[in-house]
Amino acid sequence: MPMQAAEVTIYVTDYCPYCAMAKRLLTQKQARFTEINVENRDDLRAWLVKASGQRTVPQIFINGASIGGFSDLSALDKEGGLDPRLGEAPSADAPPMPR
Ligand SMILES: N[C@@H](CCC(=O)N[C@@H](CS)C(=O)NCC(=O)O)C(=O)O
Repeated sequence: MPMQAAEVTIYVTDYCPYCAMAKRLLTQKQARFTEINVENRDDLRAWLVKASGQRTVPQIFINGASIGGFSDLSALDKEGGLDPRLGEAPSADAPPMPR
């Protein structure tokens, strides 16, 4: 596991097994992440659809880039792409994630 430099944000809802699996994988990676609950947040759900092209939760972003849901995160890990992404520092002028 490289030193984590990346900013990881995960959008979740209250009852969401895939959210739990995504958080478990990130925790196994010893990744720090910001969790944003979009339960009853139609504004954020609409933004997520635009930003990710997906309608499900969780939605995970690394340095503002959409990764997708748990299956996408897991596939990225299996192909060896997750650790490098977690090691990438965000650009200094990156806008904050909506919350
Ligand atoms: N392939 C997706 C499946 C995610 C999924 O089905 N999430 C459920 C909640 S655990 C969901 O969003 N259901 C529809 C909804 O809540 O609007 C992933 O791995 O993240």
